[in-house]
Amino acid sequence: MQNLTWGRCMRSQFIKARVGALGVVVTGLLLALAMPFSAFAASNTVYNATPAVLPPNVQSLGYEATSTAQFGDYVHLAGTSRKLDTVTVTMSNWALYSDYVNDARYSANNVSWTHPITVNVYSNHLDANGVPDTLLATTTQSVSIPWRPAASPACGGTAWLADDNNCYNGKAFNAVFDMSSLNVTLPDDVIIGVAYNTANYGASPILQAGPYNSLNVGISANQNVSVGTDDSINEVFWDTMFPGYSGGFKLDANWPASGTVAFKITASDGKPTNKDQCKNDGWKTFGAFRNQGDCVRFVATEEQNLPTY
Ligand SMILES: [Ca+2]
Repeated sequence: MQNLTWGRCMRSQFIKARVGALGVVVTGLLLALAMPFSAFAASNTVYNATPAVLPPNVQSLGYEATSTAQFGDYVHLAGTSRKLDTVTVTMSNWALYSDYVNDARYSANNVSWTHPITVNVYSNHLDANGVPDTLLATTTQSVSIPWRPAASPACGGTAWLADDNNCYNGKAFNAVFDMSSLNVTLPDDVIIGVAYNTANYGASPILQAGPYNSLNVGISANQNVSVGTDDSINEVFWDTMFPGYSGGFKLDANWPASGTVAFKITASDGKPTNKDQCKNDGWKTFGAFRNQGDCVRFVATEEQNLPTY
């Protein structure tokens, strides 16, 4: 795609990420063996296209630069856990604090800035225009975004020098959206969209310059999906007014090597595994019991006393 803003992607980073992922798997296995009876319903990763180890920067799509209101992907979830817990989006910030030191909205904090960002979770059902029409879950959170480091003389331009001795124009970070309180049970196939306003685009354009014009959503390096599957590595969902487009969160093809959006979904089995989870209004969090007693009986009878599952 001509309209992508690319961060540098070094092969060594990818190799490091793969090694890191193996380490996590081994650690998780040891924990599972040591604690066979978890005290809490486990939250599992059911889709993951984010880097196992966050690199200095990632490939990304800039919303203001590409006239974008919403960007996302159609994915298939792994495993059987379906009670939505979190969506994590790997993003890239290109904004410098020095450019906003005189902007009263941002001048008080030279470490980070905040911006409301929305995550939408849709089913895979599309309307006659090809737009997802069944919104299963949505949340808008004020996300803390690290300013990207100042330019390094060694890079000879606007880029900063990272610990890996490579120069980058953006800084990667993970935005975590806690959606567990929505008590949503996911289908196996979901379309995820990430939306936020920039100066000229989004649901409610801000109409003045700001660091949000330098805020991007990450694209998975080498289209690496470690859990679940991307429906198509050449396709995304994209709501854009870029020349040739007319808006609407629709399937967009021809994204070779960049058609996998960098997000992760976690979900739990949505069932209590210990009666303590029923106490102190814990039964309410499962969305399936009439009262604490129902919840306790469900655990005590090893899931035979099933009220509404
Ligand atoms: Ca895709």
